[in-house]
Amino acid sequence: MTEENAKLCHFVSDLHLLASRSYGDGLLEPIREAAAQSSDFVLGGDIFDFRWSTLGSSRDSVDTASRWLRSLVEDFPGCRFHYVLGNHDHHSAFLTSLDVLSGEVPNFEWDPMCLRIQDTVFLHGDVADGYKNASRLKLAREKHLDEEPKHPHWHLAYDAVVRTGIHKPAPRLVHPHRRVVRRLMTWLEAEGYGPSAGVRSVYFGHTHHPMELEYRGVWFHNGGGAIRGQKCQILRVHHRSGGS
Ligand SMILES: [Mn+2]
Repeated sequence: MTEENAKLCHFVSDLHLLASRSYGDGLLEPIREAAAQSSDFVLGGDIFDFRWSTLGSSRDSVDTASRWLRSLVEDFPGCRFHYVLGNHDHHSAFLTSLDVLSGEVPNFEWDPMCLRIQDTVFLHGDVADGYKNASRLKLAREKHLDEEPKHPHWHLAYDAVVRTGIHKPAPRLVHPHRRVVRRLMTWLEAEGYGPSAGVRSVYFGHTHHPMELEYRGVWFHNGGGAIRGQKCQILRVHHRSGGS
């Protein structure tokens, strides 16, 4: 790793691994290539999808997810991995396994809500669904804490929708960029991560809609999601006030 590479930071979210409609596995190689060059890698939530897992039980799903994560993190000890949870990977057994991993592996840490590195904040983005602060979001997520994956016939129904493509316009209709960014800003300010606290960039996911937009002096970045028919990018993180 060169001096310059040592400063690189990457972000990816919404791989939705374990869900039948995900192509997130195909991004593992590019993720590994980026991690090999980075000092920090942020996994921004919904990396695994326990609600739509095809493995049948949440226990098998969490075991598989934990093994995937551990092998990635252990293969790149020179890169610090930060896991920020999303709405589809906020499962009680997974929270326990994240605690175990962070206790055993020095280059791994996690947070249920968000993370700040220099002038940059990372969060999943489900706050844009209208939760004004962290405690309301926590309540909403806790409804699904111990949920088992959806029954297979729901998967078939969902896959049929994905095949027809009629799901595609939905993210844009549900999440017009400006409104998303305004809602994220409300939440960030309520939690002490606004521009007055020196935050200049925000990386988030959840909407599955790649975008880059400036709002009140803060740059918002979204890399999309790895669901068939949608785009997913690994983003190189730019800290705006100095650094890389
Ligand atoms: Mn999400």
